[in-house]
Amino acid sequence: MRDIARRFPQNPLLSPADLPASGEGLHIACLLNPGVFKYDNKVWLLVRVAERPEQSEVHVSFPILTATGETQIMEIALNDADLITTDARVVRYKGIDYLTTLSHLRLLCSDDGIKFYEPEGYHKLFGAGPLQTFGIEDCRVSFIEDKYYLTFTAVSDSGVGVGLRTTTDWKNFESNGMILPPHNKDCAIFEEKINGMFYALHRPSSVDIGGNYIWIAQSPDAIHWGNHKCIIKTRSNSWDSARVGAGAAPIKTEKGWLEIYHGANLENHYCLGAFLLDLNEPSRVIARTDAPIMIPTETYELSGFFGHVIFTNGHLPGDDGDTITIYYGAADEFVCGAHFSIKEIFTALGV
Ligand code: MAN
Repeated sequence: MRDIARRFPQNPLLSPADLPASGEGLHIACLLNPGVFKYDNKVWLLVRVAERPEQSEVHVSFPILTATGETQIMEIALNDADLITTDARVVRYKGIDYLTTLSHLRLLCSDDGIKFYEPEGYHKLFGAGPLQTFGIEDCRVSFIEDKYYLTFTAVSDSGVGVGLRTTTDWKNFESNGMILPPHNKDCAIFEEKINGMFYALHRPSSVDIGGNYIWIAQSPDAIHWGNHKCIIKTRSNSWDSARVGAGAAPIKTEKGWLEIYHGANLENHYCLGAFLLDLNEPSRVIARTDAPIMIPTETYELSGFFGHVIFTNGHLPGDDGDTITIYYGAADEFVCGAHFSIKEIFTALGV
């Protein structure tokens, strides 16, 4: 196992205390999993902000949105026999699963890619409508032909699916509803059409036969997706034995589309790996790393809201043709940065 990431010495770049909560009575529990893009000569993060009320010793409480957009606080006594709270991320109550936090997306920008601030005049992006009442999460931002495509996890009591919004100026957004229904997440649209079609990686989950695998699909308009193919599966007795999911949009290289993905084992330890797809026929996998290329090792990756997690859904390819800067969520609580060398990833891929 070789961790080939060069972490920023300034990590963590952002912690929950760095931003104000979105409303009274709420506090930020986690800042994580930013989508990343360049706009107006700056580096931008579309960060996931996960909030809940301050927790008391006798209740668990968490916000949900109503279908018309008001925030409602659910409060359940910790000694209620119908309550199960074994996972920091999920509450099970009377047989129904809720999230312990409600996530929205917030824009931050930076001149140097290290110090980020909330710019004035930009709105927060909240869940809207009946399919986003438990929030919106983990947004991938793809820039295709002058438009930004935002693919994010949309959560509600109906399930976890992929929502799409588009924008050209980050002030006005068009909502395209749910493009991939439950259970699906980790959707990243390629930043270039291939043979005239949009392509996307996505991660449906099959509860019976099948598993948590990475799929590829194509679309004429980025809204209607078809020709789905399963391309990357979990591997038993491996670091990615329980689930795999795409990171941000694949990076075009001379050897193929390079994708950095996350994999988790049965203990919910999340590492990063990489795979390479054919440039013309992207459903063809050319290579995949055996070992992870980044493993939770730093304190801010090992302990936090949900420890042993490195999760990325945003990166910037450098101008030198070799460096990739990833931004990632550490321990589901902090935003961090790291560099990779494409050449070193190729070596790990054996190409
Ligand atoms: C999992 C985790 C959480 C996330 C939910 C819903 O439990 O990835 O972080 O909030 O799924 O997407």
